[in-house]
Amino acid sequence: MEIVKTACELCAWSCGMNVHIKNGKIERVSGMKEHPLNRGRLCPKGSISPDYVYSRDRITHPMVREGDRWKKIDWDDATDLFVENLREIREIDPRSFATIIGMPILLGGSSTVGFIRRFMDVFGSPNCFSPESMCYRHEIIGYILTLGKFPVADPENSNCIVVWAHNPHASKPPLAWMIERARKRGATLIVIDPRKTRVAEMADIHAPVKPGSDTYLAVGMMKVIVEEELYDREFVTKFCHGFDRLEEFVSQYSLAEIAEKTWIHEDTIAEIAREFTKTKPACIVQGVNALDQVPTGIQNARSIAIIHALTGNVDVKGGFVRASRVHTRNLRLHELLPDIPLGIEKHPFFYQIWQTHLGEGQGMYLYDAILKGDPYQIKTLFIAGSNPLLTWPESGRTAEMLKKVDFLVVMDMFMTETAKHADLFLPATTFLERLELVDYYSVIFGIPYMMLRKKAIEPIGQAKSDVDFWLEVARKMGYHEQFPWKSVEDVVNWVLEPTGYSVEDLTEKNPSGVWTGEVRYGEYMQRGFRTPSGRIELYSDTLAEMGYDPLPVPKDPVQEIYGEEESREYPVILTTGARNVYFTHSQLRNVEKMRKILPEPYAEINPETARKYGIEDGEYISVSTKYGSIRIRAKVTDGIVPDVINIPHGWKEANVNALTPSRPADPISGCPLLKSVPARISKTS
Ligand SMILES: Nc1nc2c(c(=O)[nH]1)N[C@H]1C(S)=C(S)[C@@H](COP(=O)(O)OP(=O)(O)OC[C@H]3O[C@@H](n4cnc5c(=O)[nH]c(N)nc54)[C@H](O)[C@@H]3O)O[C@H]1N2
Ligand SMILES: Nc1nc2c(c(=O)[nH]1)N[C@H]1C(S)=C(S)[C@@H](COP(=O)(O)OP(=O)(O)OC[C@H]3O[C@@H](n4cnc5c(=O)[nH]c(N)nc54)[C@H](O)[C@@H]3O)O[C@H]1N2
Ligand code: SF4
Ligand SMILES: [Mo]
Repeated sequence: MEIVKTACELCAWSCGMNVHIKNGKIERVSGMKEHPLNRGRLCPKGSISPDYVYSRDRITHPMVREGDRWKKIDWDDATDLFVENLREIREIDPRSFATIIGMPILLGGSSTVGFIRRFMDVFGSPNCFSPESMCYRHEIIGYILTLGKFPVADPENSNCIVVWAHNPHASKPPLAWMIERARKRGATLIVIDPRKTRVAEMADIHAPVKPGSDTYLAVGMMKVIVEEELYDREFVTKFCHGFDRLEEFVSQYSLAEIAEKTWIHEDTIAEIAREFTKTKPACIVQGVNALDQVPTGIQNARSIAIIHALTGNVDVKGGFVRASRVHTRNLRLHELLPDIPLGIEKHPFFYQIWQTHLGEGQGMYLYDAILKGDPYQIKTLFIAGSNPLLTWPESGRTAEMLKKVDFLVVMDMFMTETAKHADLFLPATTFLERLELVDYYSVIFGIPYMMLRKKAIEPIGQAKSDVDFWLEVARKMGYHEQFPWKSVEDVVNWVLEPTGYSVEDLTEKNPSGVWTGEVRYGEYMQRGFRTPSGRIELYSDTLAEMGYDPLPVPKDPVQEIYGEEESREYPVILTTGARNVYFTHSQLRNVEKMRKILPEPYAEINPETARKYGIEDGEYISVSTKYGSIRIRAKVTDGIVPDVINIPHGWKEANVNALTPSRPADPISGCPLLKSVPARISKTS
């Protein structure tokens, strides 16, 4: 039995995994004990990796559409078809080629994402998109605008942890394990979530907030911290900009008004603020998308950064920390681009904030570009590692977009709902059949570590890794100068060079990975903050100059976007996409072991709401919004606040994105509204 040490890729965290192989076949997988993130554990998804790799549903040969049917072709012909199309549209306007890459490709690390986007740079199209249009990126932007950098919370070393809009037992098991360890040593735990999650059940205080009202709650906390003089005066005086204006701003809100907006009692708001200031070090762990997908997404992230700043919890162990980055070589060649991507004229920070380049467009603008040619026509769309028909908002419009585009190429392992619309299907390898670099542990967890994700087995059938495919496309396009590499290994070695490591080192000598630096505390004392004022920007002059709110002004999402009348017509608040530990977005539904545990999706509603609409537990209900309607089974539970309904995403049987709007909601980032959509419910058969 051979053991290959690799990193899981079945959700966003890349836990260390041992792959047990016999005669070239995976027998089982186990958690890697020496990995600093998961320390020997795997969640249920990681554990079923062999079932996923050897799934009977996998498609392992390229196929081209002929009318209503698929025809198998070989790789050479498939690549030629694509290259011919690219050559043709390049002559007219290279910007008319767009790519959507999904989470699995983002998780391929800089050598995978960077490689595909380098191709785009050389081709001359800025139109790179990903689910970051509605995920995480907004937290990054909000923190950078406030602190000049992107730090992460450090619950492992904290004495007071606030988990805000996050259910780590479902979505980030390694974080749940960290919090459990912190609880054992006596750390205070506060959870802000409209649902009674497992972490909420463990908490000292659970604030079941009204969805979408988090900015109000944050302003309430700031008010208590400022007006009761609980803030760290010395830190604020020396290192923060705009305290006076923040003080004036919070005085405009009363706690009574905030309590009404958030459904959280005034005393609880004050108690959370006092606990957070009293206990040091303290940190807030922000959920990975729930606070983003509202009109105040950037302001939510700014609020969380501001609360850390007011309490002096920045750059301290157990507060907000920053680990040194892995110094790999950047594959991007942005400077070659003739234009900015779609959506960036309206949302410039989505592309770049000061010296930080985020490198992609706001995907919500792809709809108008494809459907209306506004501001110009996108003709060819390449989708890899993503299933937008189920994961992007307003599925009716997404379907129209996929049908309308002239040439749609999808690279995946399975015939997804999205792939069904493709003109060309390309079979991808799973993460256990290819090589890539996992170089983002420091950015996500503050763990300065990197390792290789290794090719544990040979590709199944004719499946190819994404980078292998793009290497061939670059060769056929004649881009020899910018793509001198012969193999994926060459690419990874080039990216790794400044680190002093090579693929061979990280395979032979350090298969479990290597430490790449340290967590730096108190760095600002020497260098200040990398904002225009050199201080933490409680008040943001940059936002003011651009015409945005310079302070985190709270807004009710429903009132803000839909107004009074519609809120009456659709009286229930729909929140979507809360994770469960068995599935990743639309993936793994075809793994029998998972399907047995959770055979179908359900909508969570409170018993009081159920009574109001005459709905019994287990009955089917119809849920409608302005955008569409779905039928789904009701789960009546007091684990959710009244007048709110929670529906998971990624199920073709009841696609919640048929109900969500694709129009940009956050004025700064363009993120759509997925967490507080006005809805109507009724019993159905
Ligand atoms: N198993 C699994 N793990 C995953 C994923 C997956 O699909 N499956 N996806 C990965 C990805 S890409 C991401 S982005 C992350 C997502 O991770 P998160 O964004 O952290 O998602 P959840 O952990 O489900 O937590 C969201 C919580 O927010 C609550 N919530 C909903 N609306 C609101 C609101 O308006 N305010 C507040 N305060 N709370 C609200 C929900 O009740 C839910 O408990 O998970 C990652 N991990
Ligand atoms: N309503 C609502 N919608 C949401 C969310 C929500 O909370 N609510 N969450 C949003 C968030 S945060 C995110 S990140 C997105 C995620 O959106 P997507 O990234 O579109 O999510 P997945 O369904 O995981 O799609 C991944 C696809 O990649 C394929 N795949 C896996 N590995 C590889 C590979 O190596 N190469 C290739 N070519 N393909 C591969 C899988 O088979 C699968 O079809 O969903 C978003 N959608
Ligand atoms: S939490 Fe589970 S699915 Fe995610 S990387 Fe770890 S083992 Fe894999
Ligand atoms: Mo995400």
